[in-house]
Amino acid sequence: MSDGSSFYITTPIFYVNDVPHIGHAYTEVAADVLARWHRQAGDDTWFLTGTDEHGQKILRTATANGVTPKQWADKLVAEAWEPLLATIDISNDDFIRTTEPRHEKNVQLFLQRLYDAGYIYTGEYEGYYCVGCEEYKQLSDLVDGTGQYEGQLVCAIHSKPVELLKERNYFFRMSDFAERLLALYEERPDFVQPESVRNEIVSFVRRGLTDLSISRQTFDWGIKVPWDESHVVYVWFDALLNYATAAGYGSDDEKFARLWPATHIVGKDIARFHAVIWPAMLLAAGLEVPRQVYGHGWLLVGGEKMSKSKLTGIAPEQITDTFGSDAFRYYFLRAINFGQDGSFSWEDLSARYQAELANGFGNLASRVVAMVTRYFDGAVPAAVEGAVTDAERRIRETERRVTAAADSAIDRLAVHEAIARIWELVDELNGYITEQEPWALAKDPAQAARLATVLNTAVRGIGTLAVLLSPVVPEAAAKLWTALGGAGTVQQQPIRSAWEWEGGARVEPLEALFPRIEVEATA
Ligand code: ME8
Repeated sequence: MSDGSSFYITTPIFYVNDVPHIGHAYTEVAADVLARWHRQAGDDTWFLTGTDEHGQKILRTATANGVTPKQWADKLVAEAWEPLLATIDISNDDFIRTTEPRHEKNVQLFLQRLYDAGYIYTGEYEGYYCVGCEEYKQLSDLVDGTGQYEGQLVCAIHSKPVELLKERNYFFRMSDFAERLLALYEERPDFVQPESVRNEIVSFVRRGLTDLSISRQTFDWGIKVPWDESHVVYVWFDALLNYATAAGYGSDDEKFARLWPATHIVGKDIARFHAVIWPAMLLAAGLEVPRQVYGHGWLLVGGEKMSKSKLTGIAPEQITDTFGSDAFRYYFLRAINFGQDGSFSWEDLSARYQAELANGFGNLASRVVAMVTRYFDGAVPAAVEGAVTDAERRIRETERRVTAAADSAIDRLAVHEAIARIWELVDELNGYITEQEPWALAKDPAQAARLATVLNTAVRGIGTLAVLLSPVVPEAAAKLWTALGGAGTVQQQPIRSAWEWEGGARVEPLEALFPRIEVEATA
């Protein structure tokens, strides 16, 4: 997946029943960092996100608000979901809405192909349906309700009662694919990640697969089944296909061939849809299964998954208004091991902002630029041969090492690890400046060669950091790059050889990258 080959990455398409919270933003920033990294590495990168607009959940919300589901979706997309992308600086290449003709038409095409190939039949189903999940649940997925739902069975994710439905629908012969899926998980151990999610998926499929009800007759907010317009397509079957329809399935074969297959970043709540149903659908259609499905952990509040339905959602702007988008992106990807659950706290956010971004990275950059300005009138000094010591050689070695280590972590989708590796250079450069004391060297004319060498090393070091951190903190990296007099934009700098940057001619004044924030005791 490196060296100019294609890297197609997706987020889930989010339900427009409500506005985004920081859980949705978390998935977006994780996928965005991966996309930006690959783009900067020169890979043919395509990053897709979008919205999931059909189904009962949206229909009910719209009806409760006295508008049509399309009106509701249009409003939420324009007022909440598209603005989210600007709020957290997302670099998506495309945004798909499932109500667009390019999607609807090709969902029908896909379904018709499965029908013609004999994978669809008519059947009857009775089961417990969770509208929050838009999914039939097994009894093992349900728990006893508490509070107002005492005595009822509720969905373990939404804590709301399920509905007993009995329907005559079209079914997809998903059970035919159990063996092939198990072989896939076996042959490609990294197909589903992380390990904990993989294990859960494997044991789920080992218990055997049932066929999947893929149409609904009791409401009409959905894509019509092409051979029987009294049915609409089941919302998940419709939604999963966004990854293919947006990539040109049915409309642009060349684009589809170039991009497919994709890496899907999703929350672990919907890993089963992506790692079981979706590859089964693709196998039935004779298409390649995804490159990878990564089910990341949950942001927790009070030990439970943060969610709007439980009124625990925090709006991303609550954080970015105070700390900025870079800090949002950095915090969630650094503080939480990607793949594990994590709790958000204002205290932790502000402590990391101050210690790591403001003092660790921001201050390092400001001091180096200020010293070049003061001691060399802004002209970046060259290192002087003969004045280079082991300390400089160690910094060069660290630059080289962390560049390679971060790239390898990104390849494994270990975003937190990539940032931690890059931070080793932040820490080492800070230690280097403390030890070398350029302010002391500046006082002694006999140390001119050492001063030039130390500041040259420091400039190259923070330039390397700007290039490596650009996918994570794009605004700060761009400001720093400009101040360092780097050529072009920081995003154009080849990330896999970040350490090779040799410094520009002059530095320009640099405003504080992460200004001091007086935080009130929020929430
Ligand atoms: O499931 N922590 O949409 P959705 C971390 N439309 N991530 C969270 C989170 C939390 N507390 N809460 C939500 C759907 N997410 C379907 C997807 S894809 C073909 C269709 C993130 O709006 C996480 O990525 O309920 C999760 O999988 C997704 O939002 C669910 O978004």
